[in-house]
Amino acid sequence: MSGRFITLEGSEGAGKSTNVDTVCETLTEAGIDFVRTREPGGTPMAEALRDAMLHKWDESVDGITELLLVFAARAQHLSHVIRPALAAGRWVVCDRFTDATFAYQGYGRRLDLEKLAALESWIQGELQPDITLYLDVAPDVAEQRIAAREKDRMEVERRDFFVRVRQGYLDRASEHERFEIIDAGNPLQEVQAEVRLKTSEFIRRARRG
Ligand code: Z5A
Repeated sequence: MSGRFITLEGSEGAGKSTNVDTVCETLTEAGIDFVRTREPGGTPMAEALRDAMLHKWDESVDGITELLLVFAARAQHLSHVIRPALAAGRWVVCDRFTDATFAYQGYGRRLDLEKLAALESWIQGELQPDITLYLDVAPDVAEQRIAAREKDRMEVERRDFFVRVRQGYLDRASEHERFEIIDAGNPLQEVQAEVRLKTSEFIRRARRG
């Protein structure tokens, strides 16, 4: 069986970290060899670019700077981690990928979607995730969940920013069949059961070829 590329997406507070664990447990139980990684990040240099992107600078950060930092990190991540793993037949579980760029920089920052699409095809070529689990949650629910934690530069954005981000994800989901939308407003155990189910179904399909 060849490698498969699984991504998880969702706004902050949707429970991504928790549910990436669930995907990885399901793969381990199925005896699948995988690499767990994240974006922005996944290599030492890409993690440094992540730090630069999320840092609260004393100057404002231009949306284009943010966009190019994300794609610079992605180029490094693709060439050092994602492509080699897939080429070796390993599965890749990635916490966020380019759908996040469309949602946050495209819809959130209102950058030109055609320019994003051009960068996507330049940096990734034909490569797309095989399945994307999108954890959908209303911004007010998400806000309550992360109220207690220290916030990075993105997390301090206003509610209307996150309303646009959510719309960005929903529009991407309607355009790409690989998306599975999971209602992450439900209690955690229910969300995890759904994530487990979707992952198991995907493994079965992959095994059938
Ligand atoms: N970003 C970007 O702008 N452009 C890009 O191209 C990419 C990324 C790739 C960092 O991402 C930032 O980068 C992110 C988008 C931007 N910024 N923002 N804002 P990240 O993925 O590393 O950061 P994050 O969104 O903060 O991720 P996270 O911490 O993994 O997500 P989370 O959804 O908040 O996960 P959690 O820690 O599992 O859950 C949060 C809390 O809610 C926790 O206490 C859980 O126990 C609780 N929880 C989770 N699920 C439930 C349910 N169902 N019920 C009740 N409570 C729950």
